Amino acid sequence: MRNMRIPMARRRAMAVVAAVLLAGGVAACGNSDTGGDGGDDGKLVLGFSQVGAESGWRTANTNSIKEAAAEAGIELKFDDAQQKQENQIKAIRNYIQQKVDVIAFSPVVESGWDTVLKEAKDAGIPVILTDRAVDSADKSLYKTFLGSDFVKEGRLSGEWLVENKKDATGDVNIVELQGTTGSAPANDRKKGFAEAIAADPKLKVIASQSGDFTRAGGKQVMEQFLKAHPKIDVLFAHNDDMGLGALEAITAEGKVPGKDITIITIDAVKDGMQALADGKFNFIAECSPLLGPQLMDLAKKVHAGEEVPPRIETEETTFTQEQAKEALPNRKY
Ligand code: GZL
Repeated sequence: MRNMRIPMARRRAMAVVAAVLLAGGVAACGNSDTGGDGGDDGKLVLGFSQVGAESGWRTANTNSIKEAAAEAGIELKFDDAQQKQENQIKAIRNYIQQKVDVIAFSPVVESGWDTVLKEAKDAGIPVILTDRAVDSADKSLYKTFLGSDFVKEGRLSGEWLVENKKDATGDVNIVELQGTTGSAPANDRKKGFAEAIAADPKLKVIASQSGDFTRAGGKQVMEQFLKAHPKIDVLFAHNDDMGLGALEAITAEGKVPGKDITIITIDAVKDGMQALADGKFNFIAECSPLLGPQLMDLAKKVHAGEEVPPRIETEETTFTQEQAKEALPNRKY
């Protein structure tokens, strides 16, 4: 092959082009197996799939997440799944395609997540569970769980009832409004409550059905309970919103909530606390929706490759009618 001399200027230009191509290639390669490469402005990009907008708790949780992301300088991609698992799976796949840095979500139900979580893992994108848990056996599919101990919330509710009805004569008939079928809070609250009331054989759950965590669902199912059961002494609702819906059904039957029917709920959102302070509810076990700041802190840590605890539980309490009157003025949600 003829020995071709390449002019010096041309060799310099070719060297510059080669260097640029090599650098670009490394950058692209460097990110191909580590998930996202941050937003255009270098911000951490967090993809969040929310359950829906089914209750006051959910609204407060969404507000906490959006406000905390803005405060933390994190670019939040937010999707409302309208309580459908297929929408959450679609949103998570979109976030993987968009190469976000971190994915977080509150799984509407416990099962059916392994495939999509494996896709996120294979894409090198860390996942954080918030609020609700999944039943995956493979704990490597997510970095941590941030949320409440739902079994404890159910247990505290049952323990209060055992104490409150210890002097009752005859059977105490309980109806239960369960949360969304298959969801961790519904499964665990039911479990904790049942374990606690087993202490007193007088306490009997005579009906238990899902109201899907909504006011409309609580009202509709309570109407059915009232038609089917002439003697109802207690309502245990897995969240305030179903309890508030049930109030309408109870008063429509000419019964006095909080007196004819003892009402126990979980969450302690403002409307629930108002009903408790007004004597319509009798006891609430708190479930804090204010997970935003902790979630943003965790997102930064997992993105930086820092170790985080596998489970982080939120601080919560319980309220009686008197305690609700005192606490209401300072409630944040
Ligand atoms: C509990 C949360 C539940 C609330 C409901 O952490 O998942 O979902 O108790 C909400 O109010 O709808």
